[in-house]
Amino acid sequence: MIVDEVNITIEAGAGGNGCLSFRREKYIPRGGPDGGNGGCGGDVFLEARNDVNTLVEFIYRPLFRADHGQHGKGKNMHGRNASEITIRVPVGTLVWDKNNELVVDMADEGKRFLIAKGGRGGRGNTTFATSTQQAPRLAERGEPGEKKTLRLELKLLADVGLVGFPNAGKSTLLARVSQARPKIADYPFTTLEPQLGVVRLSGERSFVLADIPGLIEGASQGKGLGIRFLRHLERTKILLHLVELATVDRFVDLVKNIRIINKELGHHSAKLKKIPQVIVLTKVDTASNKSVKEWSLKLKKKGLEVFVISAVTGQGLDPLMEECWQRVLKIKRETIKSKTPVGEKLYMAKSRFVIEKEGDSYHVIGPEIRKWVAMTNFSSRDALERFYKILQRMGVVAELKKRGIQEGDLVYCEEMELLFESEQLGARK
Ligand SMILES: Nc1nc2c(ncn2[C@@H]2O[C@H](COP(=O)(O)OP(=O)(O)OP(=O)(O)O)[C@@H](O)[C@H]2O)c(=O)[nH]1
Ligand SMILES: [Mg+2]
Repeated sequence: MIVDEVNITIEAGAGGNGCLSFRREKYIPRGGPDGGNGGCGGDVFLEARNDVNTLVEFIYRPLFRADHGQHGKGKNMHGRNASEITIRVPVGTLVWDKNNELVVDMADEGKRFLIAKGGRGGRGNTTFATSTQQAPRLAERGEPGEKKTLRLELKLLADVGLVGFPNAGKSTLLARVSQARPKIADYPFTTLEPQLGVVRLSGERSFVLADIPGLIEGASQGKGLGIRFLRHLERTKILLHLVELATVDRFVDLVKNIRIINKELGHHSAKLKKIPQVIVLTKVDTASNKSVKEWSLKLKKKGLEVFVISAVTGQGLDPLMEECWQRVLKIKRETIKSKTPVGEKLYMAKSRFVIEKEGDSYHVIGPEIRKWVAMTNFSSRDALERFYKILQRMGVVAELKKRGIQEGDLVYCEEMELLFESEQLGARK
């Protein structure tokens, strides 16, 4: 069962306490303060992942706690920083705080967001020593980590949604045009939860299609499976509204059926009602009635876009999928243009790096990469090895390989020019 709403609690780690201590050794009178600082508490990150499909695991594990930083010790020993933890959520998860305000929209694969910051370590008494206060009996305690109670809501991210009565042929269409294998049967309510499939067209063009359980009149009052799955269509760019030809004898019934579904969509939200629709008349292979053409013309005259298909023989599927692609592309371009920078800033999350390809060379950029480049001495072999391991841990190497990097290709990490060799990096001679 898909779980699309959960509450969770997140606690970042507290910083370790600073230490209050004095050097005490034989023959060294008044050794002075030597209390080290506490380590930082662990941060908590959210990460959007395509390989996580539901929020079900949070029902069993609603609390996430990062470790505290270690306390500082005498002899100027600093406490260790606690490691961060990462909570993986499905792509399309909206995060709400307890005031019901949107904190972040985890809408892109790989997006990382610092949801709770760990506390800073307290300073030990060594740092408080001054010329006038040479023996400070003062040390800070660690800063508490952030604590948050959040509501996670999953709204699947599909480009195109399928709606219609049960048995209209929604799942059959999804199965025919994508690799998804939803359950198909000739009884109503075969589909019990939303299913996604990727439709691939020629030339690496693709979009995501979502199939949800069928709707019936009164679904908004809870009839059938209700309308709770409609939230997963809220972010689609277009809806394919499927109507089975065999179930209607007269044109007025066809129009009535379309109206019933639209009414239920409207009950769910005005937003859903506004999503552009394409009417798809299905199962034309079994439709005995000869008025299909006439009906489509009549619907078109009403200003509706109409396609006639058979998911069994494949009739009409190619033009329909092309139409979907064209419309999705157009709407995506428009939304990119109209995005306000303010919203962007609000939802801005840490993405750890960006890779750009230029000819045969690759450019890896991002603040984290910049930091590691600055902290690495590239003339030392050991340091180069460590740098490569860091890139591996961050997922840079895997991503480079996915992009098709070959031995001997150049990799620019920010400004640093390196050679990609088998499982290592080499300085360029
Ligand atoms: N002949 C013919 N049968 C079809 C076609 N499309 C679907 N069917 C049949 O119609 C029945 C219902 O199809 P489904 O795809 O399960 O319908 P659905 O809309 O997903 O139904 P729910 O999941 O219950 O909402 C199945 O028996 C399919 O084999 C078609 O184009 N031609
Ligand atoms: Mg179905």
